[in-house]
Amino acid sequence: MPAARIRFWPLSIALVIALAGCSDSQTDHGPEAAKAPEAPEYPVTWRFALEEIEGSVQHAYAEALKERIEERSEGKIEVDIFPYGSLGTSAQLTELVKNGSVSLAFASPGHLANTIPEVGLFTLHYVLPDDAEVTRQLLASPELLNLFEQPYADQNMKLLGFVPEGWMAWTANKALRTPDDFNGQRIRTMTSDMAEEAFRAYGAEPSQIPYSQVYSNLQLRKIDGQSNPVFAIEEMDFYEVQSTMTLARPAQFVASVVSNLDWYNALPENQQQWLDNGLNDVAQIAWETQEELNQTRLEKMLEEGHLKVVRLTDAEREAFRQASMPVRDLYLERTGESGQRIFERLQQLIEELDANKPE
Ligand code: 6CS
Repeated sequence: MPAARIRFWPLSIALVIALAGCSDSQTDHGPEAAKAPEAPEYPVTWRFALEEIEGSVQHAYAEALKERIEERSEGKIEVDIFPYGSLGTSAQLTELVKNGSVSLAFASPGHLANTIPEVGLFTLHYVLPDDAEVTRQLLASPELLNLFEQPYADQNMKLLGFVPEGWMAWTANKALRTPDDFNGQRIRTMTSDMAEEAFRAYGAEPSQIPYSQVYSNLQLRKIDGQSNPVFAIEEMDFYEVQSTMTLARPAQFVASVVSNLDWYNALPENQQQWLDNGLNDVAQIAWETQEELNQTRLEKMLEEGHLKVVRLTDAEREAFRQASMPVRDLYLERTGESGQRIFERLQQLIEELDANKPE
């Protein structure tokens, strides 16, 4: 059982209180910090909060970013990484970044979509392309980032990047080959209404549960199944308490990296450069990192032999694609003009990238 599930809450509460009271000159991110003109006293510490435990895709990303920023700043910036289990749930991490208690955080759209409805786009099924190279380029595209910049800014967050974490896989105690197989299945989703809708469309009974509680809910049979990338199913031990993993490639797990908007805007020019350049460097390796982790963890689970793995055919996937269509309408209803503009541009971007992809 991963350590995160054992020591989550007591430590979390203590740290949240401690961080909320912190105010060293460069890590005080409230509106006042935006006005502070003094020269920084180095080293400056940036806190980076993760939604995943050590060894995860987010952890590998954070370690790579830390290394680049500390190197580029010649040690003037120190990045402290807080893996999942040390601060709080995804929703709480978003609050910590919004109130300036941490400088950087991961915020997954599946947890963020009640706060920023537009990001519910990433919870929709069969919208992102099948082609790996097109997806890689799409998620690294500055234009995609620009489309979401304002919705994040409206919540006092600076969107710094999208991080691909691999195809979502479904686990349950049976194979999920058709939408009918979901009928009555109690499926855990991330904590937003849009995340639930994707599974309600298949006839499931979805429920929103924080990441740290998924294992125990599966173990106690309070839920029947869940959805996550392969690496996460291995590292959170979900495969120990589920019989079957269905690979239907419905959606990529896409996380966003954010900072407090006032904090980012108040960064001295050199610090903003170190951050932006570090993010650029890491964006280049993010795709390979998730590919490798998802592959090795799949092999590990297969070797252990606990889990049956079912790969859907194109025809089986098509039935799910058809069943998922009404959820797109719900997304458009809930996001209005802003969501429509993003959705349409996303589809154009996919077409353009697909047309230009190398043979
Ligand atoms: O399912 C979740 O809640 C989580 N899954 C992953 C792979 N990362 C973070 C997120 O909170």
